[in-house]
Amino acid sequence: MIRIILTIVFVLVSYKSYADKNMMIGSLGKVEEVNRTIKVIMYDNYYEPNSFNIKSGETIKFEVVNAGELVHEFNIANAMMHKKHQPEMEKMVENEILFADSIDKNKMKKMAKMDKSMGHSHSNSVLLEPNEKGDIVWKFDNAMNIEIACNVPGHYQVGMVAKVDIN
Ligand SMILES: [Cu+2]
Repeated sequence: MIRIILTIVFVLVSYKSYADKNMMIGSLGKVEEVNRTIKVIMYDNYYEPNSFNIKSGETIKFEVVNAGELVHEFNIANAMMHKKHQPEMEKMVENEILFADSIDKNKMKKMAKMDKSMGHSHSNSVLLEPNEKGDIVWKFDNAMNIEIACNVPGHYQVGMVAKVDIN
């Protein structure tokens, strides 16, 4: 039984890294390789700055602060991935993990044991309550068509999307 579970876990983990590679969004960066730090402030419902110029291969540390009154996400991905992630966020709302202005982190941990997507643990994203801070170190290698966006229900739709130019 344990062997089967380990195999499933292994398949899921390798599938995830495989998927990331093919998504061409770059990869988790190393702190010691950071080329630049960019401070980002999240408001209701937009980012400051709302566009980024990044050199291909650059490792960026994003220091993200939520200065809004709502929960916001800073998620480095592409349009297709955001679209796939949005139902997961809706499910977090339905399960009363995600509220407009707070996150029930205890419930999030509990539910993540049954459904991993409810844990919102993605290396390419931070989900922050008002006044919270979070960092992401991201290496923009092999990255194209990147959008930084917030997938809290309704926010992407009202334009909480930042442009990323990579050259
Ligand atoms: Cu948002």
